Amino acid sequence: MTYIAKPKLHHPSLQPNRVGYTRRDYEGRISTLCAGCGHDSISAAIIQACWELDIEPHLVAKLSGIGCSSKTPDYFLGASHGFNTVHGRMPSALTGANLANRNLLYLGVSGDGDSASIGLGQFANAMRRGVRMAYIVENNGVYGLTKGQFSATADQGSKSKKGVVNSDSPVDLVGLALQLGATYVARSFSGDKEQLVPLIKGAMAHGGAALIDVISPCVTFNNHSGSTKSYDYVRQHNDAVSRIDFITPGKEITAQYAPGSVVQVQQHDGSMLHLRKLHEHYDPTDRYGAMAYMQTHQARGEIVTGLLYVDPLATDLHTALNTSELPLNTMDTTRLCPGTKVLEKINAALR
Ligand SMILES: Cc1ncc(C[n+]2csc(CCOP(=O)(O)OP(=O)(O)O)c2C)c(N)n1
Ligand code: SF4
Ligand SMILES: [Mg+2]
Repeated sequence: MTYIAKPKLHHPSLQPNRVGYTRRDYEGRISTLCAGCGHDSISAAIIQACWELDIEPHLVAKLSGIGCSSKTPDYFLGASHGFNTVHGRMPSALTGANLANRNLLYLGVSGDGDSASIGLGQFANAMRRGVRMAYIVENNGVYGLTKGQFSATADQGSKSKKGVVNSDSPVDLVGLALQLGATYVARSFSGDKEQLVPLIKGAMAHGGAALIDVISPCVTFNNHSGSTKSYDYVRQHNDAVSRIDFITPGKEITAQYAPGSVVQVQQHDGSMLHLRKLHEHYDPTDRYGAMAYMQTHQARGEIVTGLLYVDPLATDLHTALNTSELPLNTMDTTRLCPGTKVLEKINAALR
């Protein structure tokens, strides 16, 4: 972690949003990542998305694991709640926090090592349980923090900086999330802010488990020819299924689209996602179609990006468990501890 605080200077030209905050109010401390690291661009996109969404910073909880990517929550949303877990254990800490207080917006930030190597089981179970969260993987195909070993998302046949060929099959987090029942699944590129910002906004407004796998080149260890996670490779092989416009609940829709060129999806909170089709037959509400499309294009070496799947009526773990609407910290003792008689009744029912 860095301890270099940014001076609190607000340029008078900075626009406040509807809750009175400027973009600077969503920033954090000064980044210590390598200059050009994709992860810094993702932090900038998160800041932009939260500012545009008029989010109250104290209503966000950001959680991460260990890695260069997992350090980044220190560099945005400095006034929000934050928790750094053990490597690969962010999803279970996030699940617990979410169950204790459903009134916060949960932002999980992780790396490909954190989520696909050591934390794969944690990742899978958070997705299949439908924990309401925006889960962002900053995917560079290597363990950046520990000096560039292949991670589980490195493509088979891709080369390390020193020329070593990766012989293992890759874990595809998007494919897994689709299979496990995640209800908002996207892939993006740290170098494409125009695509990434609305995807983050859509994920934060989503009612269930949302995953965005963001290819985020590691300029120090994985940005050479032979890598499939370099800036050049991603730019040359990017196949976007749509461009997304996020429209906040209740906002007038003024854009004009040609008939049939846009898929409109209304989420549970009233927000609208307008997906301007780049592939005529792509249907983002068809889970199996999305899986087939992904696999076909992946086999050709293409990186499919955009909102790949969304279930606008998604529900979450709280709905499944029928939990209380109230956060635990707002309940008084009588509610939290209903007494010996109730406990005896529960125990009797379990015998
Ligand atoms: C339990 C445990 N095992 C191993 C490590 C060493 N370690 C620290 S970060 C890391 C990998 C990080 O890779 P990734 O999640 O892809 O993040 P990146 O640095 O690439 O952004 C490893 C193996 C650790 N900190 N804790
Ligand atoms: S080592 Fe790689 S992932 Fe880590 S900060 Fe540097 S460029 Fe980013
Ligand atoms: Mg990594």
